[in-house]
Amino acid sequence: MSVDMRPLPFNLPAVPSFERPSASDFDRLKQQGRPFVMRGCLDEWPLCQEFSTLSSVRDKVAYLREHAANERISFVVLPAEIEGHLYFANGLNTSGQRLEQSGSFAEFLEQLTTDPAKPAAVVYMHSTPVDDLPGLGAKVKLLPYVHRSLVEGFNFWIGSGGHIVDLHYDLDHNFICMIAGEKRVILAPPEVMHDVYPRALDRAPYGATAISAKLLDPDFTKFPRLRKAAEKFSVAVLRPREVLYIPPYWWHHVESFRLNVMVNIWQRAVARDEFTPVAVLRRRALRQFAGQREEIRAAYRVRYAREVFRVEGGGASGGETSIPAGRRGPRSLESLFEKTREAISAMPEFVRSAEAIFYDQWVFRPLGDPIENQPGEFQRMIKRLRRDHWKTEFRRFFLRR
Ligand SMILES: O=C(O)CCC(=O)C(=O)O
Repeated sequence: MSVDMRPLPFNLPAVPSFERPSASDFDRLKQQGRPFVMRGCLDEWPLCQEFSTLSSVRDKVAYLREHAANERISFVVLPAEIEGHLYFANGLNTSGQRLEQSGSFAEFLEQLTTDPAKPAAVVYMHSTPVDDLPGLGAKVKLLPYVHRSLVEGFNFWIGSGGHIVDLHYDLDHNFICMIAGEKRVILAPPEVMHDVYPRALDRAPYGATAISAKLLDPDFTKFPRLRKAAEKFSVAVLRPREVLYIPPYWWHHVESFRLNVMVNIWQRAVARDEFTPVAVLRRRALRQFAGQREEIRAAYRVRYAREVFRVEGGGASGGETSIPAGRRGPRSLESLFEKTREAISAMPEFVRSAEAIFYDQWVFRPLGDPIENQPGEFQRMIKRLRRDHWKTEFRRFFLRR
């Protein structure tokens, strides 16, 4: 049965798809650093085989109930006014309402069962570890492309359909494995950052960097550069037994249709202990550069582009620096520069280039206010980040004593 998907406001090319690539084919495809769909690689998953024999929602829900019931999980119930968008940070929606509930898996399934007498609720159990639902978890496997020691998350995502996860990116390799229902995923490369109008970094769902524009119904007056960004978008429509591979730092916007059962695997792109200094220094750069004059930021941007990120063209034009040779700049910025150079030098090329994009948007800001559609929000975000930093330092100091 085909599903009605509303037409997209952009004309987008489809991401390429491949039939059951071998592990070495997968590694070769992955090297290209672009998303792609794989078919046929879930055929041996018992969950896919058993689900494919069930045609009605009722049978599928009954199957889920047979394999899990009393396990405690959390899930979201989306009120009609947010139109399916999981628009929330830390479990709250934009008006501060708490959307996460906890309950048994059977209670969650109650909400999925269609009752013709009442409109179906939009509910979503998102990113629940496979091990938390062992009866169902026993019916899925890691893909042969995944290195077990690097698995960061192996999760079930089960919902009514009708939910939308807004454009955001993660730092891991991601494998979206469809079991039931459909998803339409809009994908964009890391370099669209400035043109997709990111939200404050601490106001994004679950720590992912996300945007405030609605991609399916874009307000081009408020967000005119979305048209430019869309020139780089592509789309994947996923059906049961298909897997979408999303590279780290790639933006994705995910719509789900009909009773949706998906398993995702996040595989670390970089060992955590190597990446932690990059994340810590990036937060420090945000705090320290926020109060610096534009010329200082511009001068450091040139040096970071050449010596830290080693990006082609050196980021800023020219390359002149207003920091006199010999005395390079404020000592705290110099020490940050040296530490960042060391931490980034250990990173693969895709991390260096994506971090260069991040620093341009948030640290050096050559294109202006990073959250231009919410005047004053960038400075408020910096204040929140500073406050959180000092809280953490304070706690660390007292716990150590
Ligand atoms: O499938 C979904 O609803 C969202 C998945 C997602 O955003 C992710 O895996 O990062």
